Amino acid sequence: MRVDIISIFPEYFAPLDVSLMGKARERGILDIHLHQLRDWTHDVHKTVDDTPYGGGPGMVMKPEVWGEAVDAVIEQGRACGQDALPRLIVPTPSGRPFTQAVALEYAEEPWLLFAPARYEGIDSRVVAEYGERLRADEVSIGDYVLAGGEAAVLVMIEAVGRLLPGVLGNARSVADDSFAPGPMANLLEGPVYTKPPVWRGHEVPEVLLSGHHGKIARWRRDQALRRTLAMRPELVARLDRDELDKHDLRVIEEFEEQRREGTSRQTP
Ligand code: 6GU
Repeated sequence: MRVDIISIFPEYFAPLDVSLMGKARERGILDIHLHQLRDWTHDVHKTVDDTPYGGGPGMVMKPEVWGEAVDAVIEQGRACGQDALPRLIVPTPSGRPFTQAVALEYAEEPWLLFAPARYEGIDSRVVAEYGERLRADEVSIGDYVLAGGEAAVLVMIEAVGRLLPGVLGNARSVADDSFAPGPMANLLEGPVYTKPPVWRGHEVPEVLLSGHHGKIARWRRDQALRRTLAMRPELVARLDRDELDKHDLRVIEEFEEQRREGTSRQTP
């Protein structure tokens, strides 16, 4: 996969040399190209922003600079043999949520072009313009506001990169992800343990030492359900009722009973 990033802080992406993403790049699975947006300015100050029309606080990134940069990067990619246009991804807190489903979709693309903004964002005509020529997505990584899109790009590249064939040693670990499709879809992963069997008086649950694979799988599913009920009850509400067996329903009922008791104890 080819990935281009245009930013006024290309040095922000140094972490992509490290760990799993670094290995993926060494192996040629991820081909990342960083670009300094200011290289496409024409004034001595290398200006990338201006005051917003209509007034208000902050600055808006100028469309001409982004247009020249995106055009040039697309040209470069095509010269390197890309035969289609990239998927353009513009991180913004006002975008569609970036989810595991979106990560899986991006992992199928041969070419991604990220356009992270600083200040109050990029002049909206840039997404309008490229939206007519290629798939342009405005995406948010969560309901909070970052100082710029760069950290969001790092998050998305790591989520997508680990899904590329050959990046993770153990392909099973992708299938078991909390948000991956399949029998554990929409369930958070339960607790995990390694040696020693007792640490500071805390014991590893006995079932995990039993070697009984059926019981272990059932226990893990129960734990995943309980954890999801506790941390993300809205995910449990979204579970397909037909996918839940009798045992699941019992775990959910038990949990809700315990919570009712807990609540009644707090407010007698
Ligand atoms: Cl993609 N960008 C910024 N600046 N803030 C965010 C975000 C993106 N996603 C959540 N908050």
